[in-house]
Amino acid sequence: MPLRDYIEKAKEVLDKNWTGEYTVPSVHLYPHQWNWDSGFIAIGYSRYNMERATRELLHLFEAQWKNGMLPQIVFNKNALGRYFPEPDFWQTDLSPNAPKNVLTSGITMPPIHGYAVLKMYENAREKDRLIPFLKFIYPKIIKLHEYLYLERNPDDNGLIYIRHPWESGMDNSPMWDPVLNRIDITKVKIPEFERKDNKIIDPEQRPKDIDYKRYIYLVDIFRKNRYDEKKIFEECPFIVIDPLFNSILCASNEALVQIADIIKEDYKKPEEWFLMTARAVRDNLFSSEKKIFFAYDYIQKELIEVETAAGFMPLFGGIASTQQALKLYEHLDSLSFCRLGEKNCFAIPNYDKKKKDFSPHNYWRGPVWININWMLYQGLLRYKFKQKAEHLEITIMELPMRFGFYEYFDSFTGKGYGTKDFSWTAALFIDLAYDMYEKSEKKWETRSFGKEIILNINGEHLPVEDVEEIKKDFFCLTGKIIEKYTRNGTVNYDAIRLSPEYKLLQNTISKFANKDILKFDSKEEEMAFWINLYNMMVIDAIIRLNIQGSVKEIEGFFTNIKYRINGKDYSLDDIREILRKFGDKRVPFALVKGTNSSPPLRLFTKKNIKSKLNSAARDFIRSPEVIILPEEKKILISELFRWNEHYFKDKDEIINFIKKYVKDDTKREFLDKEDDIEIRYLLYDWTLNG
Ligand code: 2M8
Repeated sequence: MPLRDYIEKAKEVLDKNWTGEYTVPSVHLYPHQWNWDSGFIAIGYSRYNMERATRELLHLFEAQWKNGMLPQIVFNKNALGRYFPEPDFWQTDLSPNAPKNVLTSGITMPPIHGYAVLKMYENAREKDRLIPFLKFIYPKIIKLHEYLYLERNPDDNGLIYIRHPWESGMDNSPMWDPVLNRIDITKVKIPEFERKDNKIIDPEQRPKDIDYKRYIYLVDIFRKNRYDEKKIFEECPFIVIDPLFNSILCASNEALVQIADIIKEDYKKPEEWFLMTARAVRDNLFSSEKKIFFAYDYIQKELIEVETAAGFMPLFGGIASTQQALKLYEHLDSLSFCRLGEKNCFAIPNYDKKKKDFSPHNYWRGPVWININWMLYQGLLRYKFKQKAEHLEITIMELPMRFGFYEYFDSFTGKGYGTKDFSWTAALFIDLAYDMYEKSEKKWETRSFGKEIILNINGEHLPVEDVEEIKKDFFCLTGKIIEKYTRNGTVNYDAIRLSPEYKLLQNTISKFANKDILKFDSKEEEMAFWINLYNMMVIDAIIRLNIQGSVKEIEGFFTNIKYRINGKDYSLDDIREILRKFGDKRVPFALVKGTNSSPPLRLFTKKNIKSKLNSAARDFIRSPEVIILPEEKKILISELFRWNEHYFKDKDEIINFIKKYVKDDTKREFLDKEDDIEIRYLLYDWTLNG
């Protein structure tokens, strides 16, 4: 399995950053434990080392404040002096709520923990063994949320505010500029301080000094007020409702409901919280005109109309209504962020690319971040934008494979920036790579019928008046089924089963059983017919044989299940043979096998066949089934190429074919010029695309 080498590299990053108790984000730049980083890291660990995953979160929650706040940083007493600001600056001992024997900062971060714990449970092989951990951590997460709903919910409507840009996790996001700019650093007193970060990382890639002055000014307000939330609320000039923070909170509330169900706790609280926050975000932060959610400046009482990736996060939180989701999608899939098939664009940059102050390399002001894209990936899957989700999936995997496990990546070239060997990049890579790996390794219990099954012979003796009419019906019904019951590569088999179109299609295909009935008026029509028939036969078989998990459940799915056409019986493999005679390399990418690795269904007609074959091949080449790694001189491709050796006899044929559909300049140049490309095969995911 070619991904294995990269999984090992990612694990090495986490090993290097593991302190024995928790994982630092990176040894040099961030030598302590960070709040939301640990959530993402635990998700990665839960794929292969559950003990570390649980210890990661347990260590973090040991630092929980008495009022429930979970601090942004838990300091390592033995690593002090390398980061700024550290405990001497925060002086959290001024607060009666700070824990006694643990050193922490005095702010919090996006509450990803409920969500992370549920993911851990889902990934656990021995689920029962995780129950004691769930029981232990659940009340602590509830306490954290309680703190947010009690102390940070000024209008009691579920919109939770943050009081420092560091609490958003997107420190120097352009979204915070209008609020921070109101702090006139010439007029306020800012304590003396010395930054450490810009001595380790190129200052061009980090926040500016003026930003830090404002960050520090805010911390000074907190400590002067002894971390008393009410007093801070009165004095702090940065009180902001962040769509990212609130979306993550919703995702965690939703997860807590499920965890409560698993450990038999009452789930009313998280359920109410979820509904309240989701509604408030939906009703107050969305701009229908700008097609994005904005942050809200609580002091000015206005939306902060700055478009960043945070504005798409209600997809992750399950907050967006269907209408809102469609608008978000339009915006996300535009040149402002990253359009499918757009040249040289890597996933979703953190800021609208069209803005004058967009920067492809400065921290949260433009680059691509893996955690943000990972959450967007989950959100797109949730709202069934499968193709776009897959695009993010490849990028999340490809960026570290090509450029290293960096903190963030150039949105145009993919170059890695910030610190290298960054933990959440490695952890979330592991999460996706395992997902791919496990799905393709999955074994299905098989059923065998021991003989051929002919799906359409009940109509063999039906009188057929006008063959042209039946052909027309066939194309028309196929089109309707695709249009109405499939979306973005997923098929709603249950809806098809009950639909009138399916009944009519079965009837129509039955009529083709009659001897010598079908004639084609052109090569195009014949090709289109067989491709559609293949795809409809897969659907028909899945429905009739009541396949739940994968076509692999049926022994001989491709050889023993048949349609009688013109008096002869054809299996799926036989239809592939018929199609071979057309010698068109794009055909394998038009045939859908009812699997997750299959391309989306399309209707082929004699008129559209050329363009549809093209888009089928193009979409496949640009899906996670083909991963091109120029820096590694490697391509990882679907086994589909191997199964179609008659079309792709050697490496050159494969490379020349792929090259036609690649947009990215670097990749095309690599395929063009490099003589020594290594090809490795990705296993096929046979899970049903239902
Ligand atoms: C960055 O933030 C810290 C302050 O929290 C910093 O710049 O020193 C952010 O990217 C944040 O989201 C992240 O959690 C942290 C550690 O990776 O670094």
